[in-house]
Amino acid sequence: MTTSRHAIAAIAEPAGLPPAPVHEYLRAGPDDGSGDSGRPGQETGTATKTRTKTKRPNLYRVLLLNDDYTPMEFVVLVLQDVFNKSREDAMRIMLHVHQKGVGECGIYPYEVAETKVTRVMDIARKNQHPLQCVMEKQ
Ligand code: TYC
Repeated sequence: MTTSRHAIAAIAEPAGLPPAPVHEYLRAGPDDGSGDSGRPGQETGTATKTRTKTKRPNLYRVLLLNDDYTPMEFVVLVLQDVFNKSREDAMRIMLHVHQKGVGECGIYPYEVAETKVTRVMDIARKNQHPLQCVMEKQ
């Protein structure tokens, strides 16, 4: 004897609901008699599906801007102190900013980037230099 799909749907569906797409039944596996139809939102038990979704942190580039007044040596010291750069890397970044107008000091999660920008702006202000530091979403 053969059974049509419509006959199965008429038995299995909760009253008033249209038949579920076939793939929802396939995902649910065989009927275990629990009364759970396997359809999302129609369970009688507790849903315990665990999703392992790894989110990468939102990263921000911290940039130094050039100006005509901040001494080169001051910028190098800031790069060493705030961004933990070697003397050589600090010199390279400072010269890049001096020549191109803007340069990257590092890429960090939001709160780390924010703290570094604040530190640079505080040191610059205390020393009366117009040095500007900004962050932008990567
Ligand atoms: N242009 C500055 C000078 O000639 C040096 C400088 C470099 C300033 C980098 C800011 O982010 C900066 N003294």
